[in-house]
Amino acid sequence: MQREKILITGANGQIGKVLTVALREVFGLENVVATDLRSPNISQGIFEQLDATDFEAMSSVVVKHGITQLYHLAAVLSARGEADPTGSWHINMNSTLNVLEAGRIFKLSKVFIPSSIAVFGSSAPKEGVHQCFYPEPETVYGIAKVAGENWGAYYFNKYGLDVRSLRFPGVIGYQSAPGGGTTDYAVEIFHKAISEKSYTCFLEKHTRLPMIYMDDAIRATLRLMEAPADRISIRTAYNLQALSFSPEQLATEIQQHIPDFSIEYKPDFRQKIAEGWPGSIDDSLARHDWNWKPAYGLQSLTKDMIKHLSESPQFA
Ligand code: AKB
Repeated sequence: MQREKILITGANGQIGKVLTVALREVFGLENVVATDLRSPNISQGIFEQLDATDFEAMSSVVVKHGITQLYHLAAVLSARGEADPTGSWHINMNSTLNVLEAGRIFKLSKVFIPSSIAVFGSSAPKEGVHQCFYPEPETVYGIAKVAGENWGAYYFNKYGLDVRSLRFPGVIGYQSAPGGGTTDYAVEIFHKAISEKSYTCFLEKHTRLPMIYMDDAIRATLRLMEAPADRISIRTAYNLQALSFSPEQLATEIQQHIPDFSIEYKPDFRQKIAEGWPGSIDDSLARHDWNWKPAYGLQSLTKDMIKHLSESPQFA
């Protein structure tokens, strides 16, 4: 059996940081190369500084380490992307095409390029959006994700490159900080609840969005990537649903643990982005094809977040 050598882009990011650790547990410390624009403060394993928009640089890291699988986590997210639409298109699209080209040229065995619920816009139903609903995104991030999904399917159909993808909801975890997303409030709220017992939310209280706990997001990624190729019926990106809630529902759940926690709402430009997204999506194909099933709901996620963050030296 071929020994897999993994490369991760965006390894310092919210998901990248946790996925790097998980992949090192699966494949071994010496077989996972973390890359990002800047080196992390602490790195246990192999790290290479890499701008994923630079194809020559990416190729030389792939060749140097004999990479066989690539996980492309580097991206400019929805809210940050709106500040510089053409700049973020350039970063998100060029890096995605570089990953696909590296996959084709260096005959990588598998490539993971995550997508997002941001592929859907206000033309989609508010609840249970079907896998095949025509995506009409309203952010530059969403437009790039739809394009990336289609490029992935193109490389699979034309070149046989094993490209796999998930439409991630907002990801909530204690291990890392999000940056530049519209769903970031759902992580920030925990930090503020513990440090200040109050939070000013940039979304309106009834804005229901799909979310997922980090452990589930990592498990879904590993499970998708481990699945036999003949189980993968979707080569654009699988809808992935775990739980859905509004800021008000999350705040109420936090108050079960921190009774004097208070929240106020000052919606900003991110409210419009959130309003364009569905409250839930239908992931029955992921459940059918590779047995996806989330483990965390609102109560268990809240309990786990508060437990881990309260124990963190940051709040000591
Ligand atoms: C964002 O808010 O932009 C991301 C996403 C849903 O893809 N978390």
